[in-house]
Order: sequence, then C-alpha cells, then structure tokens
Amino acid sequence: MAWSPMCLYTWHAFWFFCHSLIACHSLPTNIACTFESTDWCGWYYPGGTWGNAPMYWYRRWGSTPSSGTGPSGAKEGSYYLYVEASGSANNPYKSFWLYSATFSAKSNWLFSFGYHMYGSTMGELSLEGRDGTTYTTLWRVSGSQGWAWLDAHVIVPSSVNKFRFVAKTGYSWSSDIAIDGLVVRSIDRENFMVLSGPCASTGGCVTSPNHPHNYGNSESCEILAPEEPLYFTQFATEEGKDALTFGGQAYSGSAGPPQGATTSLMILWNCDVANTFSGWQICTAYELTLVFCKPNFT
Ligand SMILES: [Ca+2]
Ligand SMILES: [Ca+2]
Repeated sequence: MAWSPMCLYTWHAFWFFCHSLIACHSLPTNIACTFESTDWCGWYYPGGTWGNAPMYWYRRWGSTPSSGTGPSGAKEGSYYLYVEASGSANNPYKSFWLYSATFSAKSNWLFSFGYHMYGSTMGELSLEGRDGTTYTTLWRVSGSQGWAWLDAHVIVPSSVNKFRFVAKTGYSWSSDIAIDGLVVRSIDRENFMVLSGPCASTGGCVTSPNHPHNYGNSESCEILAPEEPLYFTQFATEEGKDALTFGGQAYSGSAGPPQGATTSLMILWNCDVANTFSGWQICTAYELTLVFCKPNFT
C-alpha cells in the first residue's frame, strides 16, 4: 500500500514536532518529592517574624496525634508532611505556607500530588504559583474530603517559577491537613493520558473501561486530553447517571460532546452503582486520519 502525498506530509510534520519537543523539553523535576528524606526536596516553611513562631509544617510517620483528623500513614513510603491544627496558635483559621525551590519549565506541565483532608472542622488547601513576583491560585479544595488520600492534578503554565501550598485550618483542632507524593510530568500533546481509573488509552484514542463491551459500576477516571480537536466515534451511557465531563460540561445518554470540540484538557468519567452500557471512544483528529493513511506492512 502506498502513502498518499497528504499522508506523507502529515507524517513528516508529526515527526518534526516530536523531535522538537524532545530537544526543547525541560521539567522542574527538582520539586518532585515523597518526603522520605530529611531535606524535604527543598520545600520549606518561612521562619517566624519577630515575636511570632513559624507556622510549622511537620514531617511525620504514622498517624497525627489527634484522633478523627489526619491520615493514619503516608500515601507513599513512610513519611508525609502535615500541619497540626491542635493548639491555640494553630486554630481557628490559621494559614501555613510551604514553599518550593524556584524552578523553570519551557512549556506547560503537569503537577500531581496526594492530599489528605479529613476532620469535622476541616479548613482548606490551596496551591499557588508565582509568575514573576505575584502568586495566583492554581488549585483549591475546602472542607472534609473523607478519610482517604486523594490525588490532585494541576496543569501548570510555563511562566510559573515557584509554588507555595497554603494550608488553612478550620475553626477547631479537627482540621489536620497532609500532603505526600509530589509528581512532576510533561504533558503529552499527542496522546491521551489516563491519570487515574480503568479507562484505556491507545495513544490517539481513549475509551471507557472494557469498551466496546459494557463498562462496570462505580468507576471513575481522570484523563488528560491532547490540545487539539477531539471526536467521539461511539457514545452510549446511562442517561443522567453515567457521565463524561468534557470542558466543564457533563454528557450522558446518547448525546456525546460536540464533534471537533477542544477540551480544557481534563476529561472526567464517573458512573453510578447500577446499569451499564457500552460506553464511549474519543479520538484526536490526527488518529482518525491515521486510520485512513496508515500503510499496511503485513
Ligand atoms: Ca512519602
Ligand atoms: Ca450506571
């Protein structure tokens, strides 16, 4: 089978793009951390101002001292960082800052981390990024999130050169906040990245679990989509119950997302406890082109 001229052009453009990505690539790997070593990978809290103690973050093993708040252990390895909400200096509504080392990146990238926010008077946790000299909020969660380590995935603009976490306790001691498992990754601009859950990426396409057979119950996925127009080839879910959230809008039943839509990068899949369907497949325009262009080597 011969290449058509259009396909050849697309193929060469693709390889040029890939190689330029590799050549230009840089990631702030210096701030990735699981807090197993005493240097905290360069993360630090500021010293206290005159007459005031620092707002301490602690590196800890096992549970926090208070019951009913905080994790029972690390998310990864043995150690994690947390803020202690007990004590008159630590609540109500006290902010604890944790700064990263400075870093640089040549393109947008993905920062993932585990957080634990369990407690009846839980406050909030924010991640702020410094662009020039100004910090802006990139991610924030408030209130008790259940007794579990959860994952946050944050797309970080290349202009950000430093982070700070801001953990703010609630109105009493029951608001210990912990972090662990800080991961730095590049964003794949060609392929779907399944960040969590049983959805399946073949690179240029992503499907619901077990597709084209029925997905299961109580599944959820987080998927990072490439920055280009996306098309669904099949879409069948339980109306109003099993939804794909795409560009901030939830789709279910037989009405999939608009063809050719460009997402805000993150796609979420959530289904409930009963009634399953054959689900969905979403592909990039490039992948659909390949279906018609790819030479047959067999
Ligand atoms: Ca750890
Ligand atoms: Ca269902």
